[in-house]
Amino acid sequence: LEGQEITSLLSDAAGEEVKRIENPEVASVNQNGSSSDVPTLAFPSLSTSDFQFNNEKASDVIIEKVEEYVNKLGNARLVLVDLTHGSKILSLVRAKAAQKHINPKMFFTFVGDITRLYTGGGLRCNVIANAANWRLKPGGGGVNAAIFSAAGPALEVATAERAKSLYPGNSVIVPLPSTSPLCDGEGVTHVIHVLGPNMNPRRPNCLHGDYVKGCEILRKAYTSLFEGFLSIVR
Ligand code: AR6
Repeated sequence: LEGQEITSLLSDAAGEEVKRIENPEVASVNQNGSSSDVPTLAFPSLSTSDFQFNNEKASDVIIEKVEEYVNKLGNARLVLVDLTHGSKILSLVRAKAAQKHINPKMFFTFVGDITRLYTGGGLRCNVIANAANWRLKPGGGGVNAAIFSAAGPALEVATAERAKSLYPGNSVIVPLPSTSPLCDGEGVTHVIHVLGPNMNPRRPNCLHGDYVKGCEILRKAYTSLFEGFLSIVR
């Protein structure tokens, strides 16, 4: 049996156990019994899907920025999330984080839907990041569509109160109204919208393969995201 098949067989019998097998980090971090109190930022890999940013280069930027910020976080954690076990960016980042000996309690990768991390995966995250579009509007696919749809109309209203648009490399922190299902069910208190660099010619502000600029904007985007998270947990 392949791993995936074993997982799906087990999933019928013991859902909880499966979550641990899929995401061993959760088992270890939950063992201390206090994980629910640990401020945690879950973030998707900015720009690497719809915006077509190179995975190898993006993983270098993620590791560079995570290394810089894990030491500033106190007891807070950073978690890079993607939907599938086949995620290229998750494997690249996981391997590089291990190479650099980044503390796995402070930073780890997690397979799951960012809108269902607690109910679907047992991972409590009080803050989630969104790979947004410049208009800060719902839809468009990817993680943006998923977050706006799961959070309900309250997120769109709260976002519009904070900002109308974003430049690439920037972010905006939006406190989630308690009426949002993401707040109630998942325990999310803030969404941080971040706009990464775009390499997709069919989207606005395309950098047409200029990775010098692209990496600079991606660094700026993660800096802005992690600073935003710090300002929430401080
Ligand atoms: N949970 C966790 N990760 C996800 C989810 C999810 N529900 N959905 C996607 N990902 P993308 P970008 C991962 O395309 O490249 C939108 O249309 C995905 O596998 O969402 O920055 C916006 O409106 C990938 O690893 O963002 C923008 O216009 C990562 O999230 C544009 O796409 C980012 O993929 C932004 O493109």
